[in-house]
Amino acid sequence: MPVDPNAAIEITGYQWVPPFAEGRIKDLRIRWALEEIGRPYRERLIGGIFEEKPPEYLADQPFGQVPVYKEGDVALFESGAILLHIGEQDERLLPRGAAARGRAISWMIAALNSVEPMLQTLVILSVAGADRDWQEAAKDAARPFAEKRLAQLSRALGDRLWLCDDFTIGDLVMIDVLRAVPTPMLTAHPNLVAYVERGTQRPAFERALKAQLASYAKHAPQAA
Ligand SMILES: N[C@@H](CCC(=O)N[C@@H](CS)C(=O)NCC(=O)O)C(=O)O
Repeated sequence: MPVDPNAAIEITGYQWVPPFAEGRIKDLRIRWALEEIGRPYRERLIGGIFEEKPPEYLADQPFGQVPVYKEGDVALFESGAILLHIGEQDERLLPRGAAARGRAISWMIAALNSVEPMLQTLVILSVAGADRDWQEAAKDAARPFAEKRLAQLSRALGDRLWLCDDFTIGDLVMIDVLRAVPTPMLTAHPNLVAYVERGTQRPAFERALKAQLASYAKHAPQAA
């Protein structure tokens, strides 16, 4: 079980997030990667997601976000940077050969840079546009961009198990990104549905999710 208070690796997470965000916060990606390779980590849980972050946290993560990764004198923020660092240490997440390694990194950046922003636009419009009369029109305008990316991804994946020959950090991030896709949009692409199921049925994913949810449960308000 990689959560270990004495581990050399530290990752940050929240003590509390709203129920809809449980299991969706991006420290999950780091927990998942570390579970894949059996490396222990300790948690630094930093309060509620909406709380102001203290200056010492902003020194580690200028945007006040989770996750931050620390290991000795290495301090990293941005889930992609952290996964690259972890992948560089273990070829089960990032292959050694230049060609395969390049493909895996390309897919990870594609997940973060070409697919996730289209989906996040819809999430932002759902939250920021709540009860505004322009919300549905704005979402209708944004939706085709997300749908186009999913169609392109579905075509690229085809009937393969993973985006590269084997599971890599590219799949890990892409699958986590796809977990946020509204159901009807994803079910339009049965191969993407199966891909997400394949990823989230990995024992390492299941352990990571359980550990993240347990961190919230530890800090849940106690009944009087
Ligand atoms: N690009 C960052 C995004 C991290 C991020 O969005 N973190 C969210 C939780 S999933 C957060 O801490 N949000 C609080 C905020 O933005 O103030 C990464 O990949 O690490």
